[in-house]
This record gives sequence, structure tokens and C-alpha cells, in this order.
Amino acid sequence: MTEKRIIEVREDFPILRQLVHGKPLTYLDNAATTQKPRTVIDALVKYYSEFNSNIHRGVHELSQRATGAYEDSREKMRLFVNARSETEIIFVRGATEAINLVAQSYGNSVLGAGDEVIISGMEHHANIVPWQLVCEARGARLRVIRLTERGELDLDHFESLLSPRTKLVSIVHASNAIGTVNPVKHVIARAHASGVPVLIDGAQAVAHFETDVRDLDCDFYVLSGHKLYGPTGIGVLYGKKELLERMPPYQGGGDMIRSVTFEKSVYNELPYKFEAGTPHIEGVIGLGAALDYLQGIGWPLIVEHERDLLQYALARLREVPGLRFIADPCERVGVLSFMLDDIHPHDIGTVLDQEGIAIRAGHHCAQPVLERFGVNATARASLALYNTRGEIDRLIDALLMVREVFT
Ligand code: C6P
Repeated sequence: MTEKRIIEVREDFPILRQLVHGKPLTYLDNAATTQKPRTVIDALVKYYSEFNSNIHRGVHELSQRATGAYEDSREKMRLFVNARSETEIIFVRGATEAINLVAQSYGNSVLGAGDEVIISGMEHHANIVPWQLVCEARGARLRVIRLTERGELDLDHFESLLSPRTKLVSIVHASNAIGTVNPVKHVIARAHASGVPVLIDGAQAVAHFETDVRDLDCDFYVLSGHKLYGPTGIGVLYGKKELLERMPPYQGGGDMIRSVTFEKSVYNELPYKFEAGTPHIEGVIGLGAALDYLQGIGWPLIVEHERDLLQYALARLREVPGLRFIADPCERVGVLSFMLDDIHPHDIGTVLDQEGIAIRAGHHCAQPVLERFGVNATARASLALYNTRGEIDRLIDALLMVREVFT
């Protein structure tokens, strides 16, 4: 039943119908970016062919329609993450910009010499470098939660790092390099018990299971639209209103002000205070269409199918001689990072490409976690709702072929 429904779902994604190097495209690089359903592509075409206009500025019909569609998407996103108010939803370029915004605005205003920011040993560079920048500027220090052999957070170590010097905890919900789903609710509760706010990097989580920022009680949550079946160049920062209100603007320009004189500018209310300049209007509208699409599919189907596919993929990959995973977390999303004998991951990726199979090879912008497991690159297959068991079988056959070529 589920498999039949997934075959129908695949029809919604025009890009999946093509041949690559004469073979059916098997797209297993979904952690890098997901493909887009027809409804998202249509929403972009509709915007440009029917009501392209700048928002929040014009009194004319097109501007009002564009503004309406943009703000409708904000409300859809509010519902998607279950935020209290649409003023807590800030549109940015992606997870990277969202973290930089918090680091530069919140971090800069709360961090002083000797203060500390806690991250984890499995962060993407986007959740490391912005904190290094602000810590360096403020004389603060970055502390890193150790990982266990399985690739999970060492929660005892986390407890030992929490101190009166801690000003923020910033950790990933689901790792893009090893797939671990972190016990973020527990981490948030522990940090809050010490009066410390928490940012969650949800870039790899939001497409795989339901997000509820109120249930998590996180202070900030960031995501990228392009990993959620939406367009590139658009993402979201969720922040608790009381924190966002206290934070200074991140960038200055049009739309983020109420009034400007040469002596002083008065900033606009939330969320506009953090949306300087003409935003990525079609990106926001396309992201709204992606959320509609996901709602139409429904979480039960997505979660059940991806869980089944992940178990199948893990079992089949374990059958491949010479294949080893670099981590083995209990709670995980469909991100499968592996080594095959001593074949370089780029060689694996190149041979698979000839078979029409797209995976990612390299350090996945998460060098410290790879280093933790003693490697500097892996091959990574990552799953989405439209992938099938048949595609996993193709991956396995191709990996067996890679072994024949290289050993
Ligand atoms: N990871 C991957 O192939 P942006 O680039 O801003 O959309 O997302 C950054 C980012 C932040 N956090 C996590 C956990 C991520 O996985 C990513 C992006 C992609 O793994 C591209 S490097």
C-alpha cells in the first residue's frame, strides 16, 4: 500500500523521470538538497507570470497579491513548526544565514569575555564557524560536547560543560554526516534548568518528522527550504518573541525600519525588523507550496515509508563486503555515511554517477565529526520520501560493481 502510494508520489517530481548516463536517475543526495514537486515549480511560474511585484510597499493590485501570498506562506510555516505567532517566523536565505543572524545579533549582545557557547562534536560548519566568529570578537569560548563511539551525544559531558559562563547551547537536531537524531528536548530542558537558551539546527530534521517548537520549547530553530522540497535561497529562523524583541537588527535597509532620519532610525516590528531589503519573494511563495504539498502527503506516510526504507537500506548495505558505517546511532534519519574497503569516496561517487546514482562524497561540510571517526571523507546516501526499495537495490548492485572495479 505504502509502496504503491510512493510510486504515485514520484510522479509529482518531474526531475525524477529522466535518464542519467542512459540509466534511470536514482537520486540519493537528498541531504544536500531535495527535488521539487510540480506544485512548487508551478507556484514559482505562477508568481512570475501573474503577480510578480515587490511586497509591503505597493498600493497596487499586483503588490497586494504578492504581499498576500508572501504572508500566507509565513502563516503556513508558523503552523508547520507550531510557533505561537507569525511574528516569530523570520525568512532568511537558509539555515546558514539563520545561525549567523542569531550569532551576530543575539551572540554579540550577550557574550562577554570568558563566556561560553556550547555546540556538539557533530555540527555542520554552519553551526561552528558563526560561533567562532562571534566568540573571537567577544573574547568568549566555544565548548564542544563529545560524541560516543556510536555517534551520539555524550550527555554526561554536556552536563559537565554547563556552567554560569554558558550563554547559549546550539546543537543539531539531525546530523547531516552520520544521521544521528539528538535528544534535543532533553538537552533543552537541561539547558533551561541552568537558565541557558538553546538553538536547534533543524536543517536535516524538518523533512523527516514533525517539528513542534512549542513542545521542544527551543528558543531558536533554523531550517532551509531547499531541504524541505522547496526552492533554494530561502530558509527560516524561528525565535521566541521575547528574545527576538530584545535582539538588535542583523542587517539594515528597507522594510526593517519604521522611520529614518540622519540622526536616528526607528526599527520596524517583528518579524520585519529582521527582513531588511527586498526578500526572496518567490522563494517564500514556493516554500509555502512545499508545505502545502507535504500536508497533502501527511506525516504518517512520510514517517512510515522513510523508517521502512532506512531499515531496508541499513540491512542491505550491511551485506556489502568491505562496507563500514562510521557511526551507528540508535535514533537516526536516512543519512547513510560509509566507507567501502579503502576506496576513495570520490571514486565511489564517480562510478555510481555512471550508473545514474547520485550520492555525495566528501566531508559534507562537517569536518570535525569525520575527524572524530578517523576519516576525512565518506560516501553518503541520503533518503527522501520519494525513494524506493528498488533504488536501494540499484545502489547495492552498483557498490558491488565498484568493488570489482577497484579491488
Ligand atoms: N548541509 C549537506 O549536503 P544551508 O546551506 O544554509 O541550506 O544549510 C546549511 C546546513 C546547516 N546544518 C545542517 C545540519 C546541514 O546539513 C546544512 C547543509 C548540506 O549536508 C549542504 S553542505
